[in-house]
Amino acid sequence: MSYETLLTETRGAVAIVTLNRPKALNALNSTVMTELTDAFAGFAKDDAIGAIVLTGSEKAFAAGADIKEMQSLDFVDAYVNDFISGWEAIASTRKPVIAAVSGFALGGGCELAMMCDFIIASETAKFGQPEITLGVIPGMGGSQRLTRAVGKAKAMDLVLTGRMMDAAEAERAGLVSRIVAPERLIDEAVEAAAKIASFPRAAVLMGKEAVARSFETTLGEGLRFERRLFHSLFATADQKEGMAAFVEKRKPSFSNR
Ligand code: CO8
Repeated sequence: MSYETLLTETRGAVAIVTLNRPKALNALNSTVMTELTDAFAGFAKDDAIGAIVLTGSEKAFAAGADIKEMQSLDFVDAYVNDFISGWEAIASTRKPVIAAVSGFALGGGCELAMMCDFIIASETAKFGQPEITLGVIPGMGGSQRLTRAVGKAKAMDLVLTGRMMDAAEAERAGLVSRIVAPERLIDEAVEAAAKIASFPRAAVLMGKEAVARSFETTLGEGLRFERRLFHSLFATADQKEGMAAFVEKRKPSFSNR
């Protein structure tokens, strides 16, 4: 599939989706949203794909929503057309998605990275929610997902001052799972995605669903949800195979059944 604002490729069971609007530092416009949604839907349907890596360029993962596209909207345009809602399709992708972030991840760019399941950052990554400097606030989940990731103090600091944090600060704060040298970024993310894709698909999807549920519910409900999923995995052939392989001291051969 060829797109105007994206590059896509597959490496084994991993799909790599690269934001590709270099002249605008990968600013997120409506074409990016439509194309990204389409690419993700295609990979979601493709049984050969077990995980997705979403990345940008060395200079920018994405420098935010496209300010030039937004600047002339009035309240009624923004509210009635709700130009942001389409992005939720990325957050609701069932297969694991890793954000591989180099350079700027600002505004909608930071929010897009946070819609992914975890973020691997290059040493050059810079995260921020600078919307306040434009007279608005985060609109694609930043005030909620950033706060859950880094806590109130840092989220308030970033949202209200508009300052950026570097990769080291983002890792300390819990926004980023790993930091790697810029030249290792894609390989590190693809290796992590390939490892995920090598595990039984049902267990992977349930693991993602269970962790994601912790953001939506109480501890008691979350624990019950986890327990039901855990129990249900004993109905799979891959649970039998995984545990038999451990006991027999051999590598498992999973069938995704
Ligand atoms: N939108 C549109 N164009 C952009 C954006 C953007 N967010 N960011 C950069 N560009 C463009 C610049 O206009 C410039 O284009 P041109 O060459 O035609 O003038 C080109 O990219 C290169 O940018 P700079 O020359 O500014 O590059 P620098 O290296 O000097 O600076 C920065 C890099 C610091 C990243 C700077 O470009 C910047 O501050 N960008 C804006 C960051 C920002 O404010 N982001 C938040 C946007 S608002 C938002 O994301 C709201 C999200 C909620 C709604 C989501 C719906 C999709």
